[in-house]
Amino acid sequence: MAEPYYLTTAIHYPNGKPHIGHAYETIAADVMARFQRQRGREVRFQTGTDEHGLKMAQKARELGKSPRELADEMSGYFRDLFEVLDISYDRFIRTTDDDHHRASQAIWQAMSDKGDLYLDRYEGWYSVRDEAYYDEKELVEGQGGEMLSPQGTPVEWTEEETWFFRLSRYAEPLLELLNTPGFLEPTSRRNEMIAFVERGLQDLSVSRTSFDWGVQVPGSEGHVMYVWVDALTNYITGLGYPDGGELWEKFWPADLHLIGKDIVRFHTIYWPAFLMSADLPLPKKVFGHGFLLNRGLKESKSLGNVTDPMELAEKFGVDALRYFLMAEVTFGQDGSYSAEALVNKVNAELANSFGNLAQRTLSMISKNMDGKLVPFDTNADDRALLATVKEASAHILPREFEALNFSVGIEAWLKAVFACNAYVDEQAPWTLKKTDPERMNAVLQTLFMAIRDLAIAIQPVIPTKSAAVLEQLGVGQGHRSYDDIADNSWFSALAASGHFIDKPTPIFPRLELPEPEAV
Ligand code: ME8
Repeated sequence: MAEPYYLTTAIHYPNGKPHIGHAYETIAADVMARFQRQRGREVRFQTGTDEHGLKMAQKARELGKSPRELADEMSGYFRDLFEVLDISYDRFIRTTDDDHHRASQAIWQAMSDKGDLYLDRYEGWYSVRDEAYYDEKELVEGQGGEMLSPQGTPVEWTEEETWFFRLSRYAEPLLELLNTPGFLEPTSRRNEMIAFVERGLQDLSVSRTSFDWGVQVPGSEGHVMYVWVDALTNYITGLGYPDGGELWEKFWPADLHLIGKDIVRFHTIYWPAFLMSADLPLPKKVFGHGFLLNRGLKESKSLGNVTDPMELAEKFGVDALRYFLMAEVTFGQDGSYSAEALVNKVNAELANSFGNLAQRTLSMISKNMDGKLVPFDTNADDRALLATVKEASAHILPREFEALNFSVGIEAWLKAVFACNAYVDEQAPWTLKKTDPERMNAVLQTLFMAIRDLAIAIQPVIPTKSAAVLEQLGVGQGHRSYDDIADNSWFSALAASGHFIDKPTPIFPRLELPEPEAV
């Protein structure tokens, strides 16, 4: 039986169109989902949109729409983007879905039955942009002397009757959880969370009465849930909570919540506390990735540097975008991007290195061997190259991807590609054609084997392009696992079957640098 693996992204606020950060997080999750499937695990992958709360209500009012209209429209853009980006999710959840309201009310009821909810009056600071309450001690002063949240967003003074959750009860088990190896990664984010708990946890206001765009609090007229209570619950709604059933039994607790660094507090303090209160098992891992910066700057409408990920994908190709984002940035840290950096990296690593390797090898097999594979003997050079390729493809890359070190895994893969290109140059099969055709066969077919391994290994990152390479090799696009890379028996069977290779067409075109923008 395949081991189950459940992973989720954050659910995105559809108060505007998706930006590059949304694309980045969802691509990373998709790479992980495809990677785990390729490892043979039964994967469930959930993403979606977070549609309640004051931010959505205010934005809708500003645009003269109802929150529901705004959510419907913008949520559609997220779905369209994820289709273009080849995101292989199993469920796209919307928090306005009926089953989600039911799940949120059920977890609320469970927390209430536990005695963890009480009515009181909230007086304090709230940031609509972050949908977060802040303690006065956490606030920082802006340039004009105004109060800002630690994220630099405006805060407003709020006073209303609300339900409170007894978060203060959970300090000890939370500290234990935060200290559990592997629960919160990268570990650099852990100290901040531990310090937050150690400063003393305040009970958390978990309902709102000043507006009504949210999930109704059961049995409490006029109260809607604080948006994060229902947002976090999405992770269990999608598995059939509270009814249970096959998905629930198989996939909860989640193996991975993949989120950005700005919302680690919600996922490693509030969410586990809600789950503890409701007597539900806790997620196994939360990973807080870094932020993507546009040439080192945060994107904002006022700076006029907002990138539309859909445009990037259309202009440069989906797999080029996926490859760039995963290879360029050390996952967990902030990273910078620009169209030039994308074009340079993709041209150097995919077009000139991997693409060129496949193109010239297959052209030579087609031309010099009439496109036919034949049985051959390897020498020490061939075996050394295949060992290098296998080490990178079947061991290093999977080990690093498992640990979410995507760029490190890709770097090992790329080094193996470089080793193949160096081997072509050293062996010079074009001169062997006249001097030693048998040796030429061995060299070209060693490369054939290497390219297959490399294409299989990199599939989670560039699924369409890898499939095209495997198609050209004629080895099919069926399920290929990392164990499959380790085994070479396929080649003799293929050669014995009179396998034929057509003249290849280039799969990785060189990208053009964008025109410099008019100033
Ligand atoms: O926070 N680079 O939604 P969101 C990388 N609805 N990642 C970024 C980013 C950037 N520049 N900007 C944002 C929310 N993100 C909540 C989540 S989950 C129960 C509720 C990441 O649309 C951000 O860190 O503001 C988050 O993980 C995701 O995009 C959605 O952000």
